[in-house]
Amino acid sequence: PKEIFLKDYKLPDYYFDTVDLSFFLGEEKTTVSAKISVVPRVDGVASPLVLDGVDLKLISVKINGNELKEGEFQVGPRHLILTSPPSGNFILETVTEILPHKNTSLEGLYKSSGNFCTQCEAEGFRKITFYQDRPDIMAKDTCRIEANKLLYPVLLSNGNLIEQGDLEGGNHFAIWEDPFKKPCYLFALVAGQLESRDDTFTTCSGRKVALKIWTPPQDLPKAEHAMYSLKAAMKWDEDVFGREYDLDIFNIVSVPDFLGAMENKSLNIFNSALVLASPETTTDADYAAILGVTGHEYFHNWTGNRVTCRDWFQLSLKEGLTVFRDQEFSSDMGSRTVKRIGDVSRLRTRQFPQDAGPMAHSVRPHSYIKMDNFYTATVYEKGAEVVRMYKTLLGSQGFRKGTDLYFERHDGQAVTCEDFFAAMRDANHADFANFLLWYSQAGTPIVKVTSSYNAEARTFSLKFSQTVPPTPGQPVKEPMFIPVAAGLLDSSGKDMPLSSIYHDGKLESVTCCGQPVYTTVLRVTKGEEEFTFSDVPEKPIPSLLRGYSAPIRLQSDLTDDDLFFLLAHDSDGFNRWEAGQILARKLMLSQVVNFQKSSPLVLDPQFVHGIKCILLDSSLDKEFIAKAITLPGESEIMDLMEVADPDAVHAVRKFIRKQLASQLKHEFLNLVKENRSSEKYVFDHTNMARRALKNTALGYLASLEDEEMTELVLHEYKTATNMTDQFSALAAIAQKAGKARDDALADFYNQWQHDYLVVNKWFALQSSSDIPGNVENLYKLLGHQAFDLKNPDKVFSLIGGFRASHVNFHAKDGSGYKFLGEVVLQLDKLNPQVASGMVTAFSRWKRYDETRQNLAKAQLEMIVSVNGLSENVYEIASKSLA
Ligand code: DPP
Ligand code: ZN
Repeated sequence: PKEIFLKDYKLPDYYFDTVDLSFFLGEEKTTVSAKISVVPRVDGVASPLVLDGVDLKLISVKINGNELKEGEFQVGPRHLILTSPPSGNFILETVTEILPHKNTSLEGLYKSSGNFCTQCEAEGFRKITFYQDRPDIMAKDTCRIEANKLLYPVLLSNGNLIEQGDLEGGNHFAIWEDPFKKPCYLFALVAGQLESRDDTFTTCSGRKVALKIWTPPQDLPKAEHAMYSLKAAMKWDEDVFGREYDLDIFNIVSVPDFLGAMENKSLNIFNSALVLASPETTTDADYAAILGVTGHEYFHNWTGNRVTCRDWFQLSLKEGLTVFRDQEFSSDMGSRTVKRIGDVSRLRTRQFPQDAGPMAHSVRPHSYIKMDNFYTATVYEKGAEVVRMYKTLLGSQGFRKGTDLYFERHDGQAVTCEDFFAAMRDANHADFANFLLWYSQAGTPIVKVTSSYNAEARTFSLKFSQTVPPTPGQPVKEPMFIPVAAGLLDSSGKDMPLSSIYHDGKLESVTCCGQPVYTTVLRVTKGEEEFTFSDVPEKPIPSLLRGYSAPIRLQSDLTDDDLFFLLAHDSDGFNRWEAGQILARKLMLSQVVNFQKSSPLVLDPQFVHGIKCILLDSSLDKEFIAKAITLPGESEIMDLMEVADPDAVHAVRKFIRKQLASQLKHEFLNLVKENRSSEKYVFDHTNMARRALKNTALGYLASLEDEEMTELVLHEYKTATNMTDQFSALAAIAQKAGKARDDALADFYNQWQHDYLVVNKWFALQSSSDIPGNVENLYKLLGHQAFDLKNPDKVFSLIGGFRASHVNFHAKDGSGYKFLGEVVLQLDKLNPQVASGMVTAFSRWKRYDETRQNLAKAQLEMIVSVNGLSENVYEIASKSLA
């Protein structure tokens, strides 16, 4: 396998101006004709033209209408090379054959439940026809599709429909034209038996856009929420970013076999789980995911499509920015604090481990073997944090000036992360110091802060020191530019007005137009640095990194008393939650030590009291309460340990939950009673928050594992009127092995076996279960009639879900590792992309004790030794072993 490096980027020798594609979709094979107008970058230079192509059968190749003869081209397994093209512009015509029905990679053109669909990002277009498959080749295209009319009544591609008609022999055709030039990864084609839910959106300039969400006929009633989400996203992008939609039609297609969702120009394709919703079958979390992803893909129209990436190393240019945009959209549609808490938790559980492991890479990676492996939490979520930091530094208006300039400068171009940085800087005449390091240095910075108050001088000082841990290929790091949003609380819990700060030999006012401010952003840029607040009348409690203003690990000298104070009073909701999490992390780590020494576990009464105060505070948002009473996850705690010990962490978390449940039983019972659902399901923040609180309380009560509580949970299960409540109750029952669990799981399957999306949840609930020895169940479920290794959603539910149970995946007898190793090899033959997603579970094997290390390493060695392994799995497995 060949590694590709960012530093080797070269401009293409040829550009493509227009492309006319023609598809003849058949049951046995599909014929693809491509007519491309080719323009040399430098006039008169006729170097060989290298086209990418994988799994294609070349039928013919012509230049300017003349069929090429032997010697004028070479075809290999990955390329078609035109050895001596004419100098100057020319027309290239190829005809190829492909076999979509045999394509299980879900990349290129393939069949899903009888329909044709495509996925081209990152490098799937080369499985459709010979092309320069790289994003800096942007062309205008047309697409003609011909197919049997009965089997494939709907024929879709990008842009506008310009012609359609019937043909002899039961066939029909459609011709689509996309007026915007685009890279080939945004090409899409869909053909099949679909119906559309139709609506319209009138843009800010008064243009009427036809909106169509396509699903198989029986699913159409479930497209209402996706349509609501799309319209909300279109309006929001106009209001917040000033971005108007640019075509007269926007399509979304729901497909059962699809990896995530894809922003193809005007023809988005989504995994069905991200489109279809109904109260009976879909949880609040799913509803929220549909809203966020619909927004995400729509927002790509400007951040990704109109302005795209020069090369795949720049992926975060579009993904980090678009994730940031979808996070902001969801915040504005719901609760900002709760959304932020969810996003930061996700960063901590998904990105932090990556940043500390063998696959650690910067937001803009320096190299890759297989680009698919770099659609990561680092590129997406950490990339979004980088975009958020610009906004934190510039404020909303400055940030908007920056994006306006970015679109103005680069519309229709394929650009780099520096171009985005430059637009932000130039629009604001800003000094961003060494901010660009966020794109090139991997690893989560560790920032230590100590504070001191000088009563005589009335000053309060914060001393920062930062280090960035070494990561593969980057042993030594430079200090980063870290924006730390900070405020000071007085002894009554109120924010103190901030006046000026002494820093770097200068006293700077932090007031804004003469008005006092309560939060200021400290620009930490050095290895060690001090900031001194002046005019501080009493010793304050500092609230640091408000809103989580930078993706770092902050270690402060705040005492437990300080943290309980912040938990009770901080005006920054995020930091209020964070204070509770820091306390919980400390508590859990201290009890892990007890567990390992076989000492009894104890729960600090002050912690119980802190949780109780939050529970009873009726002024708080209910979803905030639900988040604030949820303990940090097991992986977060293991991350903080020298040697990760899944058994100890699991036992401790379970112990604290049960203790809290028993000491606050009365309060939890009240919460359940007061927050039950009435008949009708409403998707809005108030109702989602109510359900979240009730179900969190129910989960606690179920952990008591007594008969009375089992009865209660069963009652909630049976009386549930929506999937959020039903599934939460099922999950609560399923915490404990036994008859009640078995009966409820069987009942649930009976009720929902006709709905594969619900069945996937049922798989995930069982596979992620911590009940002892669950791996045996996993083998059984692999053989379940509803399971299919070819469908990625089922794989993510069953195999991906299993990785979430640390006690079972890391079982000390190696049974979990063995299970995953076997499945990865089977999967690799069907879909390398999905297989490599699963093999990452092994990547942090060095974090565990020696017995576990040896067992996991043996699986990795077994995997890399296999003949014919995909590049995808090879890259992850070999880097994990290095
Ligand atoms: N570009 C896609 C996304 O929206 C990846 N499938 O993230
Ligand atoms: Zn995206």
